Amino acid sequence: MTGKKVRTPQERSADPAAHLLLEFAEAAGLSTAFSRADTLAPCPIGADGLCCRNCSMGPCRLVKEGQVGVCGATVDTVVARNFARAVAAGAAAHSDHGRDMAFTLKAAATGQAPDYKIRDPYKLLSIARILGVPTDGRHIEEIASDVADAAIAQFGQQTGQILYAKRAPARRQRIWQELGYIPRGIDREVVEVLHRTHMGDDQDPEHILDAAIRCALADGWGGSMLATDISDVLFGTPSPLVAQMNLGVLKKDQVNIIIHGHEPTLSEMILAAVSDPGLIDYARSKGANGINLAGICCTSNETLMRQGVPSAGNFLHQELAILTGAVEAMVVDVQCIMQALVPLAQNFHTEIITTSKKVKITGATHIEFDEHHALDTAREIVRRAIDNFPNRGETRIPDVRSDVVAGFSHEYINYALGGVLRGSFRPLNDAIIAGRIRGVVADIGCNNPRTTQDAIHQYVVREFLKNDVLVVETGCGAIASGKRGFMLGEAALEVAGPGLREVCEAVGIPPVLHMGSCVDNSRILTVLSQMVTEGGLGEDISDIPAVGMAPEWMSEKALAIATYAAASGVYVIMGVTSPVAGSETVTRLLSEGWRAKFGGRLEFITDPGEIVRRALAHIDERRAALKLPEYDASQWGKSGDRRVLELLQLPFAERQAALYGGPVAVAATLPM
Ligand code: SF4
Ligand code: MSK
Repeated sequence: MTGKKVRTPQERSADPAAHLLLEFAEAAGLSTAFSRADTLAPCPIGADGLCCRNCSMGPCRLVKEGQVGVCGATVDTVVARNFARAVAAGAAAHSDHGRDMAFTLKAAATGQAPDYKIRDPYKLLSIARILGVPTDGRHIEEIASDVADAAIAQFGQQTGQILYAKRAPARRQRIWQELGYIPRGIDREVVEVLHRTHMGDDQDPEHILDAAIRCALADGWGGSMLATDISDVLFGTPSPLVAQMNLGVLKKDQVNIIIHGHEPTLSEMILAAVSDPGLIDYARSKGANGINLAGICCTSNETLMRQGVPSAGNFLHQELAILTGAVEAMVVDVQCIMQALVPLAQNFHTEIITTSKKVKITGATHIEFDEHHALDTAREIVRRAIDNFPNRGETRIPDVRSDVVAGFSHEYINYALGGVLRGSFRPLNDAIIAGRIRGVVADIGCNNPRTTQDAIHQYVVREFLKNDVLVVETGCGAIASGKRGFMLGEAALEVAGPGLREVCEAVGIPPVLHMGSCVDNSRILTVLSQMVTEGGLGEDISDIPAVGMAPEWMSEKALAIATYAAASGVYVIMGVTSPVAGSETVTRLLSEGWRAKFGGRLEFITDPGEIVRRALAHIDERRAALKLPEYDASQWGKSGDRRVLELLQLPFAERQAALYGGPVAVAATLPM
């Protein structure tokens, strides 16, 4: 995309709900991220990681062969430094979210935040064990208080290793230990990356990337994992539920409130407030038929997978929601909130409400959220939205929505596969070992307006399903699949290959599992670790026939996730653009260099077909290394619901022949 061509709505998004609103925006002369991406060409020097602005002798834009910065910094150093800084920023964002969750747990445990409760005491006990908090004979609040303290301490730990690192398979821990990559406290690792990449510090690209790896691991196995665990303790560990996705979840006759951002602390309280009969009556008094809550981005994933709150869409739907004219308030906290929301909302009646101590947006209403009186703040916000309902003008809500089954925590997957008494990953491992499931792909990450919204997510997911690859998803990628109908059992019948379909039918799961928000990629690390522990798929995460990808990524958090996944042994592919394209050395270090060290690697591939080819090749290569049977789809599909339906269509004699190889004396097992 050069920035010259103005794309049609169909070129901008694969989502029919988006087309309607993009046409409206064009006609009304309103800009969106899609139109701005068309008119604002990306800086090719910055895009390739070749612009250094780490001191005022620059900025230095290194565009010629062999060129160095004023200080002498080479292309390789500058590209590695830029990459490392992005990883540190992404890790900081995730982990600061995790820290806030720990403080909320502390406040809840000590009676300072009476609106929060310990919803999953079993999960609390399991975390307590990992963090070394005694549990015997103690009240749950005492344990929660100590768990919160231990979690908070993880951020500032100066030496040693973060405690959650021991959740990785033993072989993986040894690799990190031997190479010196086990992270210390999360804050320390972030600070060290910023220090090392300051002007005149670390200049060896591999050494700079080493710091980025430790920082990312502190996020994945530290800050993010703590965020996930504590959210489960406070708001419940997800299990599958049916919900809906896309802008069609907005209601023409109700007060619509959108929650957008990442942290579940406020959104869970707003959910409680919208169920308050007094506020529902108040909404009626203003002419509305009720109050409708919907999510955007990862706040949406958090509340969708726990409470079934409908999702209005992913990252690129945030402006589109406002364009419907039907949103009374968009309540935001942290991360992925476009500054363009406020000027866009000024064309409608929508009020943008910022709530985080850390995020103010000029022109937005700021109602600072304080967990000590959380429900009161949530009620105030809901009341404002109701008061805004009479100001609503013309609306245009696309009649587009999909059912989804969401909520696959690793605990639930364990239970679904093994039952209450024998919860285990054995059936999943066995299905991979047999070849019914060829491998596993984690499709995660953002939307990016420089490519067609959702198109690459949906393309790669469809290809993997066809090839009997089980797909797990988080973040905006999960919403892209949900909107497309891939998170339903029907997708197994209609799209999945024969082996995957049989497994989905036997276990009762869709072929694409929604595992949560961006911090919940830690759940995927846990699943991979449990698969190793279960046995039969090698001794390390790098042995498993699995691939991770973020084909429409845009955020620095995605780079942090990619880095910790690669350093945990996963082959990671990112699409759209490469932030290290300017340096062959750094590109090679992330790929071959990391493969030699960790077994995992990070590659940037823009062609969706090539993403699928390389992922399948990696899965097959891992299968071969484990001496598993070669993937052969023709072996499968002779059982399951669809096979039964096919057989029912056959004349009786043919059905008998298909089932038993000819006429049999016993009564037919299928109706005549
Ligand atoms: Fe230029 Fe070096 Fe300063 Fe970067 S650190 S802006 S390369 S002088
Ligand atoms: S919200 S980081 S656009 S996944 Fe987590 Fe979506 Fe990417 Fe933000």
